[in-house]
Amino acid sequence: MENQQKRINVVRGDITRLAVQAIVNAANTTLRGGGGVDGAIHRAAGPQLLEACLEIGGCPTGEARLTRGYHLPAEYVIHTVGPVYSGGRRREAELLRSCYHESLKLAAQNAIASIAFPCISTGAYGYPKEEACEIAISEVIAWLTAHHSPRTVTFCCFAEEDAELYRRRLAEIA
Ligand code: AR6
Repeated sequence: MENQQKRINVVRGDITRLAVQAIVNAANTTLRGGGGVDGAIHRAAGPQLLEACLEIGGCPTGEARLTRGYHLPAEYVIHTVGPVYSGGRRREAELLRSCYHESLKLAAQNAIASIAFPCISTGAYGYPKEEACEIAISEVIAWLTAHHSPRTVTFCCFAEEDAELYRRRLAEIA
């Protein structure tokens, strides 16, 4: 466990500024862009990102798709679609876990060394932040325990409050 924690970073900030090899986008099933982190990523990457997404055609909830990063510092964007939270009885936890798992799998398949995640589903999609954080961290640690790639994972939190939640949770399980 301790070894895997060395491969995890928590930062507060704008994911579009991170110079990691891949950033993850909290997209919607159309992959046509939107608000929140999705809007920020499309603005920073430029219009070629939307063209690439339209070519892919969409992505089901809990799955992930890869594009290039175009004008972003990141080489790749992994688009994943989190669940809309509606009380917890619609497989939301399983689907959110799957977002992290499928994104990490796609990263490993493409030999991506470093990846950064936003707090998927916790904005417009309303997933409770603490539960989402617990799922994100446990899935990432499970993946890192079993795989060498990606080498490092960054949790990029837009709010300081979210970054503290992640730091606290990681300290608890260290
Ligand atoms: N960098 C890092 N995190 C960010 C940034 C940023 N630039 N901007 C916002 N966040 P949300 P969702 C955080 O709503 O809940 C879109 O319209 C934000 O503070 O972006 O998965 C899509 O098209 C929050 O913690 O994504 C979908 O329709 C987290 O990113 C829908 O919203 C996720 O908030 C997806 O909703």
